[in-house]
Amino acid sequence: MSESKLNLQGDVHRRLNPLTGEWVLVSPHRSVRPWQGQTEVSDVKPLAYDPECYLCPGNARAGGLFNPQYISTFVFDNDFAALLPSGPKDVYAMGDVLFARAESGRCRVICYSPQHNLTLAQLSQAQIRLVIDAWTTEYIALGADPRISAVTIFENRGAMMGASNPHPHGQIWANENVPQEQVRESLHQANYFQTHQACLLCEYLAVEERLRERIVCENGFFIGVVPFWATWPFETLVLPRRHAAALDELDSEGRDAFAEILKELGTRYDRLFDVSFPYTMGLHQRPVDGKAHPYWHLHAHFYPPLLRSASVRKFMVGYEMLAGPQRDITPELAARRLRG
Ligand code: H2U
Ligand code: ZN
Repeated sequence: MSESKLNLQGDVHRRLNPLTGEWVLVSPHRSVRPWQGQTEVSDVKPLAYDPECYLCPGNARAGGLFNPQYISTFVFDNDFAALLPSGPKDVYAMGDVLFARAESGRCRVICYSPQHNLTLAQLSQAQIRLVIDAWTTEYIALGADPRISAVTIFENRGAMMGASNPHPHGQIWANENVPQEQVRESLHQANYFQTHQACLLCEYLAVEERLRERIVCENGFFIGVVPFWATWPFETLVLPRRHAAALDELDSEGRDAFAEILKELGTRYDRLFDVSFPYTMGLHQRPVDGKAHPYWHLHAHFYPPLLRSASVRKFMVGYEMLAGPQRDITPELAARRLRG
């Protein structure tokens, strides 16, 4: 490590995200500023079964189909899919300024549990393991389709994040073309691999394990860390300690450990402000375009919007939309709060 006069807990500075090449502005002195803006109301407690819910077992969905009486996980084609399996294969161009191209794919919805009033973190470790198994099955099956290049598994949790329903569920979008966020991460991991003959996230992991300033929780196979370059106040990154590019490279023990860390991290989030913590979370894994991608390191991003309480969220607006992301509370302080 270089000798540095920069005080990361006091001086205004910028941090580099090596996965995306983006910079985040950190202003630690500003975390005490007063707040008189919008506060959000938290969720009302739902029941174990909701006859109106389109995801509960046996119920009718908005598209008219009925859900089976499922007892663990249940995956189906999204009735309002943003990507469709077929369509015209063409481009549209107007000079060198207007450009568009056709895109195809599939969208799936995954119910984590038949029970309407639970969250991922409230499921038992064994139940979360079943969710991970279903994610893996979907990743492999969708990836085997030669028309699919990338599989994005994610969850919008909580009304604040735009989730349409409190029933524990997530989504899976499979694209013909690798989406831009994954293209960026792919490029940066590939460049690092070429320059260093080593995996970027394996090296990052080793640094975090040595410094132990930003680790929130860990087990034998995984760590959960507030990344050095986090932009959301309590953003975290979950990484397998042994290199794996995708879910299909985890053995049974590894999947159990993944379930354990997802439960622990989710429980810590829920305890932080004593509220069922809203977030967008998702998995980034090796594209399924038939290429090897040895530099890809499987990880999960958690992007929670909350800033200082159950009711005060961070908005990515103003400078963030016009210049770049900015944060006040440092990642090290956020990690300490999540550990506490
Ligand atoms: P979100 O809560 O993250 O929006 O996910 C719910 C998804 O479920 C959403 O994409 C789909 C919506 O299109 N859905 C169905 O496929 N069938 C339904 O009956 C309602 C919702
Ligand atoms: Zn339900």
